[in-house]
Amino acid sequence: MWRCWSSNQEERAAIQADRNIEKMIRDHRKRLRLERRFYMIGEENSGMTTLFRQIRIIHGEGHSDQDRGGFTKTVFQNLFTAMQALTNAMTTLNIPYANPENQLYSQWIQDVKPQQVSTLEARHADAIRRLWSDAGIRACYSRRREFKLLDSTEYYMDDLDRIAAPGYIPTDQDILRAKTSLRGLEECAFDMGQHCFRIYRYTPVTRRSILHRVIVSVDFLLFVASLSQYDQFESSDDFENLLRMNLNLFKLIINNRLYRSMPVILFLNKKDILAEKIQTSHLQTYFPEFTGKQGDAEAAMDFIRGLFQSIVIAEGRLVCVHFTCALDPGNIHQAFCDIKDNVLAYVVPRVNEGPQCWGGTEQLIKLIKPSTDVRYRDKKIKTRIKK
Ligand SMILES: Nc1nc2c(ncn2[C@@H]2O[C@H](COP(=O)(O)OP(=O)(O)O)[C@@H](O)[C@H]2O)c(=O)[nH]1
Ligand SMILES: [Mg+2]
Repeated sequence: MWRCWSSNQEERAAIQADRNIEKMIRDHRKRLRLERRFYMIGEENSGMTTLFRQIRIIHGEGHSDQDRGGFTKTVFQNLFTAMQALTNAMTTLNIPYANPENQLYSQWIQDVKPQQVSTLEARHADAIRRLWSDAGIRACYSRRREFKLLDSTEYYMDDLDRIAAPGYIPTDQDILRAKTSLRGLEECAFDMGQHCFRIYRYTPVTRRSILHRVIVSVDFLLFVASLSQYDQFESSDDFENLLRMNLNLFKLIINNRLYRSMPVILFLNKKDILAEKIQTSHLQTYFPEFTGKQGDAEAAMDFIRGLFQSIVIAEGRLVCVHFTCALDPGNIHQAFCDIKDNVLAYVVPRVNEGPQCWGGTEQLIKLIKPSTDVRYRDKKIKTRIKK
C-alpha cells in the first residue's frame, strides 16, 4: 500500500518536472523570437566601448560606486597618457614651450609609466596644470590630427581641479570619456518595447586579427565608424588614412559570406568632433572628390555616408545609417528606437530556428581562416597627401 502511494507520488513529481521543462522551453523559444542579436564591429577608437557604457547608463543598472571607483585609476592614467603624447609631440613637431621652465615639468610627466599610475600626486597634477596652460602646448594641441592623442584630452584637462581633488569619484561623463584597452568578448542586453536587443562585440588582441574571430548567429551587423578620422593617419610615417581603413574593414565584413544577406546598421559616430574640426580642417584636402563647402558639417557627413553606402553593392541590401554621438544618451536612445521602429520589420522572425540558438556565447565565436587577414592587409589603400 505504502509502496503504491509512494510510486504515484514519484510519477506525479516526474510529470510536474516534465511540464516545468516544457514550459521553460516554450518560454525560451518565445524569448528567442523576440530577441534581436547584433554583432558590433569597427576599427579601434570608433567609440564601441563608449556605446556599451552608454547603453548601460540608459538601459541598465548604471555604474555602482564600486564601478566608479574602478574608473578613477583609468582617468588618472588617461591624463598622463594625454600629456605624454602632447609633450612628445612638442619635440617631434619642434614646438618650443612658451615658458621654458615647463620643460622640467614635461620631464616629470615623461618619467611616469601611465599603466602603473593609481593615484594622482599633487606635484603631478600641478605639472599637468602648468603644461596645459602653456601656449606652446596649446599650439601643439591645435595640431593634434598629426599625432595620436586621446579624444577626451581637453575634457579631462579642463576638469583637472575636480579630478585632482581628494576623494574624486568619476561621473558618468568621466566614465564615458575614459579610454581603456579591454580585449575579448563583451555582451549586453536591454529591452526595447517587446523586444530584447542583445549586442555582442569581440575585441581581438591585435588589430591584425580583427577578422580572425567573428560573431555568428546574429540578426544584424552593427558597424561603428568614426566620422572624425577623415584627416588622421595611422602614424606619421604611414600614409594610411584612418577613414579609408574604416571603409576597407566595412567592405570586408559586409562581403564576408557569413553576413552577405544580413541587414547592416551603420553608426557614423563622433559627429560632435566632426562638427568642431570641420571648421578648420577641410575634408577636400583628404578626399578630393568632396565638393561641399569648407566648414559645412552636414555636407561632410552626407559625403562620408555616401562613401560607406557605395560599398554596399548587394541588391536590395538593407543599410540603415545613424549619425551618432556616443556621449549623448538622448541621441543613442533615439538611434535604437529608430532601429526598433524601422528595421526590425525587415527581419524574418527566427521562429523554430533550431539548436544553434541554444548555444552559450562560446558557440557564437567562429574561427575564420587566417587568409582573411592577409586579404585585409593587402587591401589597404595607400593615400598620399600633400602636407
Ligand atoms: N567627443 C566624442 N568622443 C567620443 C565619442 N565616442 C567615443 N568617444 C571617445 O573616443 C575615445 C575612444 O572610444 P572607445 O569607445 O574607447 O573606442 P573603441 O576603441 O571603439 O572601443 C574615448 O575617449 C571616448 O570617450 C563621441 O561620439 N564623441
Ligand atoms: Mg574599446
